[in-house]
Amino acid sequence: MLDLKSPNTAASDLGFIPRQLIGGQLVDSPTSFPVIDPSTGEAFARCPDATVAQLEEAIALARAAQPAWATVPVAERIVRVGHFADRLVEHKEAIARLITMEQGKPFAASLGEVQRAADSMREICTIPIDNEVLREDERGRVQLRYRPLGIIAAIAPWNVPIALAAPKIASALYTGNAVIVKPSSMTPLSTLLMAKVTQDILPAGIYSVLAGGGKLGQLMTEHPGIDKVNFTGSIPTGKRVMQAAATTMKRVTLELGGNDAAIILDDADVAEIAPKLFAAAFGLAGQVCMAIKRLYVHESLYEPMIAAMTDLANNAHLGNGFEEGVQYGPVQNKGQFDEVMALIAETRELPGVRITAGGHALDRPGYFIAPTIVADIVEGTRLVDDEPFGPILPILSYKSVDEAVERANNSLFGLGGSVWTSDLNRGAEVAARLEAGFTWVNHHVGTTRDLPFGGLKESGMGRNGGAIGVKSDMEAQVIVVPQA
Ligand code: TXE
Repeated sequence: MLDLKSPNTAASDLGFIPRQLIGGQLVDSPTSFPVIDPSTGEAFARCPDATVAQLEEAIALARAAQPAWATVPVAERIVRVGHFADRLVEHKEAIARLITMEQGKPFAASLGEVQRAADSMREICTIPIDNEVLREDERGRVQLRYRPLGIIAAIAPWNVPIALAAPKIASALYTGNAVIVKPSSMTPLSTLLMAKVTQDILPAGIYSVLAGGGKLGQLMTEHPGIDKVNFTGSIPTGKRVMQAAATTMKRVTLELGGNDAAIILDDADVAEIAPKLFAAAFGLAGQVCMAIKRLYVHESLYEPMIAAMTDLANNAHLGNGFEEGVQYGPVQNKGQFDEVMALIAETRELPGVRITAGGHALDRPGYFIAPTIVADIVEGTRLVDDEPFGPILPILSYKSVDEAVERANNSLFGLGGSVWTSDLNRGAEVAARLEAGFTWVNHHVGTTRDLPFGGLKESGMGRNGGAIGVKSDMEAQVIVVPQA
């Protein structure tokens, strides 16, 4: 177990000095910024801050190397992506330790994240990207060819740093592109360790990793040398990315926030589903784009559901991610902590609203907030209409399925959604009516990357994974050849 009190534990324990990966070389930057452990609120390491010159260098090297990479047979590219995934698994523990230290999630969840990242890379490579024959008749032969875009910027957020970066990397590489990865400045170290342990797998320049803040991300989205931005993060930043990308007509894939509704039909078994709903709402302290953020419960099950969720919240085990038996960690950063605490204070003032569990920070260092259950709240409040991105869940009552669907869909968000029932056919029918990019019956949160994931409305644009996602890293070209 790591000594979390020792400064620079990560560096000394792992023999790891965080560095940028540019052109196959690990390099330092002239300045650095602190990385905070959210379970203490203290800085535990420093991270190099990539310069504009380093970004220029990474782009120039990527441009020089990418044409040759595009001619490497797909089978060979799959082997390289597979090696990358193997290295993640080989170094799973070390990467997971850093995830827990900088992100705060329980160590078991961090191990799961690295494994998921590796699996997702292999899943991406199962998607067919062969050229297609669109027509072959007396007029001639028409072929649809998929060609790489060139250089893809993969910009990741702080909630799931490795498992959100890895499929973007795999998709770019598999399709013959070069990729430049930028982790969030809140959680850069695990990504830089990933860069270190995968440094030698690809031709120099094809894969670079640059740590830095929003300014670096902005430069990437504006740079004419980058052909696409594959971004996961907040809606406001996603809009800025799209705006900046327009100046050079860059392609964008935007995986943004969600305000997912789960609808509990009147035939559901509360005792059976409550633990699953709780985990899907409070896992990772509610900081998951596709977490359950609004729970619509049929009026006949409303009070039993509130009682079950309140009980689960009161018994949740929060703590430092390295502690034995910890289920939930802190909120990742001070800004997010302050926002969620302000939302709780505002919600408490609403007339008629019941806070049945939580509603306070834990009396300990770090950014811990007790899982908070809010009942008797309605739409038109910030908690219900916006994405809280923290451990707080509103539970709403409804009378008819039509009403529940309408209320769930009356949102600017459209990422995920779920329906819970003992009748799977009925569940599938209701799920199909949800305005969301990804829906489940009797489940919520989690996907594999052979399936396309992304949102409707302001929850994003395009998909990651699946044929839709992988082919969005390519350009379609039609070749018409007349009959001889
Ligand atoms: O996101 P940002 P943050 C949501 C959640 C949370 C909010 C803030 O609602 O409260 O986002 O999180 C880089 N051009 N989600 O601050 O700012 C930035 O450095 C290009 C939902 O992390 O969007 C980071 O690498 N890039 C989300 C990445 O963009 C820019 C998960 C995301 O940062 C940039 C996390 C710019 N102008 C938070 N400015 C989900 N859907 O899972 C910043 N960046």
